[in-house]
Amino acid sequence: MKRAIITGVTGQDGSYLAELLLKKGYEVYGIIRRSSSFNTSRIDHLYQDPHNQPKLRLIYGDLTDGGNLSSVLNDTQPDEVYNLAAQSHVRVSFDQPIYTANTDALGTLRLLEALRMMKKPPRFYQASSSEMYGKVVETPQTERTPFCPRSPYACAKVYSHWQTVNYREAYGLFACNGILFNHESPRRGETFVTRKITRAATRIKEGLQDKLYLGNLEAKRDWGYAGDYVEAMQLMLQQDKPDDYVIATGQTYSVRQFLDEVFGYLDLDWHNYVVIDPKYFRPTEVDLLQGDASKARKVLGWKPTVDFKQLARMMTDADRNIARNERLVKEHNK
Ligand code: NAP
Ligand code: G4F
Repeated sequence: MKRAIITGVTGQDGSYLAELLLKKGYEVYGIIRRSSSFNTSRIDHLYQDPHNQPKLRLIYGDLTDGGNLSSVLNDTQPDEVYNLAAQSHVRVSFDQPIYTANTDALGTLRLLEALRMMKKPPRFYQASSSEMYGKVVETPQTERTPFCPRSPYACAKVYSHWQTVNYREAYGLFACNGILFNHESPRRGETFVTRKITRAATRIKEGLQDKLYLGNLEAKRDWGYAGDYVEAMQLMLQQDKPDDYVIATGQTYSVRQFLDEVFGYLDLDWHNYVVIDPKYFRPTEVDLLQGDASKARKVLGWKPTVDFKQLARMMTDADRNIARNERLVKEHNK
């Protein structure tokens, strides 16, 4: 039985990856941060087994604490480590650049150093990002497209990307970068634009709110489904040789088109509800991302199974259920 550690297990991708690895028969450990409130809602179904059998095991840890990472690795001796933990919000990274660099850049280095010291270092996956392409120099973007980061978040991810390559080349670690383009799901954090839209549109439909405040509607993203993307992460670590891969759908759509899709599905006209709030503009924006995942298709045999329309509808359906329940509770309490 393989043993894996996932950092960022309480996040969107961590929860899907934990599910996938457990399904494949892995023993899975998740690193979780101490929080003053519950932060495990995405993984509660994975460790609260009805027969009290621990399935996913949780260990306290933080990417800002190198000693802790070392002891977790030495105690568990995993075969594979997936580094998904990050301050992952691009807009927030402009407000908290140093914290973002500490977690997203130095955090990866702490982990790589801890791995390097091990007698038998596990295979390592680094969550790189299409955000690194920033002010893109070509479209579509491939593994060979130069990076031009446009945010503190992207700069930190570029640092981690190159450290991962360097530890592979200098110390022979089996270390891979997955350059993942935006991927979404019903478990997406509520402040990322897709989820913000599906949540607000469904609450508007249920009469729970009347406005949606957004920033730049013209930005274009290559949006895929998180459940598909975690499969690519696991596949990368099963290859004979470590390498870096772009994971994307190859299609790009604007925020405006996402609004059309979601509000249209609910028979609403978004123009009646959306208000532009400059608070959501970024000091520097990434205008267009569109990935070319040919290498992953060829080498990993990976391909996306959910397209833009299906993704928008899947997220809208899930949020409609939540909004409907919220309305019923409100009516009941009147
Ligand atoms: P997410 O939902 O924001 O999850 C981030 C996870 O990291 C959470 O579990 C969070 O814990 C944890 N975390 C944050 N700071 C930490 C620290 N200092 N120490 C330990 N854990 C920490 O992000 P996601 O969408 O699942 O993305 C997963 C990874 O892929 C991230 O590295 C992200 O930057 C990268 N990525 C995402 C996308 C995308 O479109 N989703 C695309 C490319 C790359 P809490 O739950 O306690 O906050
Ligand atoms: O949903 P977003 O916040 O995602 P962004 O900035 O592309 O970053 C996500 O994808 C990256 C991969 O490329 C990941 F590495 C990163 O961790 C994260 O998961 O914003 C998408 C676009 C942006 O252009 C933003 O300016 O939507 C625009 N936008 C317009 N109004 C908004 C809003 N974004 C947010 N979050 N909130 C708004 O109100």
